[in-house]
Amino acid sequence: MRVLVLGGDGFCGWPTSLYLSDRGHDITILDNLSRRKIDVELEVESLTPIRPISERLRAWREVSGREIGFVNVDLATEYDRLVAVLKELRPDAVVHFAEQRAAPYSMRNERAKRYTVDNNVRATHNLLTALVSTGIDAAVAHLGTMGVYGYGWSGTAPIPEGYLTVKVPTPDGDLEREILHPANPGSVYHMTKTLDQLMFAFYARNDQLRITDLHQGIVWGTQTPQTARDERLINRFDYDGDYGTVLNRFLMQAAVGHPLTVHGTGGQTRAFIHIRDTVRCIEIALENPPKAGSKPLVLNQMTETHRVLDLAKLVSDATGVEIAYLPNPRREADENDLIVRNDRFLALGLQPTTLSEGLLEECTDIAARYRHRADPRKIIARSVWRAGMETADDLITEIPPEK
Ligand code: NAD
Ligand code: USQ
Repeated sequence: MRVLVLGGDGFCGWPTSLYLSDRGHDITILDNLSRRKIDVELEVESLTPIRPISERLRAWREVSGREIGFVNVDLATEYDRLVAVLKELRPDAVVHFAEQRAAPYSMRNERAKRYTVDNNVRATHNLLTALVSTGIDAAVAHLGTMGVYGYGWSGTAPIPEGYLTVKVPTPDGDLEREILHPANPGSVYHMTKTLDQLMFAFYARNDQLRITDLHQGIVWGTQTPQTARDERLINRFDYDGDYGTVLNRFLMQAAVGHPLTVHGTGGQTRAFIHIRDTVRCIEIALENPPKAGSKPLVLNQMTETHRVLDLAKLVSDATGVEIAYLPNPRREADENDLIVRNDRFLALGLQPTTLSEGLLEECTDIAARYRHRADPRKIIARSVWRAGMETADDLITEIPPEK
C-alpha cells in the first residue's frame, strides 16, 4: 500500500511509519515539525535524544534498506501544497496524526487555545476537502481519543465503539435510533477531536469518504522493535507538565528520584495502550476500512484501564519513590468508573500488550539512561484549566546524583 502519514515525525507517527515501512508498505511522511518547535517554545526537550528528521530517515535507509519519503507541509495552512502532494502520491491510505495533542498545552493561555482549534480543525478539514477535490479514494485512519466520550457520563455502563443506540419516545411507541455517542470533552484539545467527529460524519455521508476514527487511550512506552534498531531511530519521550502523559511521567520521575505527581486523589480512571499496540492497530485499521457510503467506523483503540493512583502505587512499590498528592490543575472528576468496549480490535486479531514488569522496566531503563537530559523544573504541570487554580511548587529542582 502507498501510505501518507500525516504527523509522521511525532511520538505515535514515527514508530507507525517505521512499522508500516518494515511491513513492506511505501511510506511518505508529511509533517511541519511544529511539535519540535513547541519544545523550543516550552524550553524543554524529549528525554530521549531524538534526531533531526533527515537523520532519522537516513538511519532507517541504512538499517532497513527502505526509503521513507518526507514533505514539510503545514496541513492546516498550506492547502495547495497538500493537494499537490496528494495528486503526486495518489495514496491508497492516509493516517492522520497531525494535530496539537496535549490537553494541558491547549489550556495554557488564549494563544494556545486558539492555536489548538485553528490547527486541528483546519488540518482535518483540509485533508477531507482535498481528498474530495482530487477524487482520491484513500482509506483515512484518524487518531481520535477516548476523551471524546468524557469520564463518568455513563457510570458503570460500558462505553460503546462510537455509537449509542437510544430510544426516542413517539406517540406510536419508542423508536430505536443509533446516534454518535454524546461528546463530553474535558479540554480544548479534546473538544477539537469531537469537532473532527462531526466533519467525518458529514464527509462520509456526503462524499462517501472511507473513514476510520480510532478513539485511542493514553499511549505509554517508548520503543518498538523498529525504533530500537539504532539509537538514531529512537522515539520521543515527553516528560514535561504539558506533553508528558501520566504513566510515562511516573516512570521517568521514578528514574530521576522525583516524587510521583498524582493530581488530586488519583481516583481518575483512564484507558491505556502500549505504543507497540498503537502501531499494530493502525495496520489492522488500514487493512479493514469501511465501505464507501458507510458512516465512519469508530474503533476504541485501548487495551486496559487503570486508576492513576494504582499506577503511582505500582511504580512506587517497584522503585521506592514516594507519591506526592498535588492540587489538580485540571477541572475533572476526582473519581470515575471506566469500562470500555474494544471488541472490534480483538476480533480483528489484536493481541493486547498489557502492563507488565518487563515493559515498565524497559521504559524505566530508557528514562534512567537519559536522566541527565531531564530538567526537573519542567516536571510539575503548570497549565491550569481556569485562572486562579492552584499548582504545586517545584518538588525538587535538582536531580539527585545516581546511586
Ligand atoms: P505528537 O505531537 O508527538 O505528533 C504529532 C505530529 O503532528 C508532530 O510531529 C507535529 O509536528 C505534527 N503536526 C501537528 N500539526 C501539524 C500540521 N498542521 N501540519 C503538519 N504536521 C503537523 O503527538 P502524538 O502523541 O504522536 O499523537 C498523534 C495523534 O494521536 C494526535 O492526533 C493525538 O491526538 C492522538 N493521540 C495521542 C495519544 C497519546 O497518548 N500520545 C493518545 C490518544 C490519541
Ligand atoms: N495526571 C496525574 N499526574 C500527572 C499527569 C497526569 O495525575 O503527572 C492525571 C491527569 O490529571 C488525568 C490523567 O492523569 O486525570 C491523564 O492525564 P494524561 O496527561 O496522561 O492524559 P490526557 O491529558 O488525557 O491526554 C493524553 C494525550 C492525548 C490523548 C489522551 C487519551 O496527551 O493526546 O488524546 O491521552 S485519553 O485520555 O484516553 O483521552
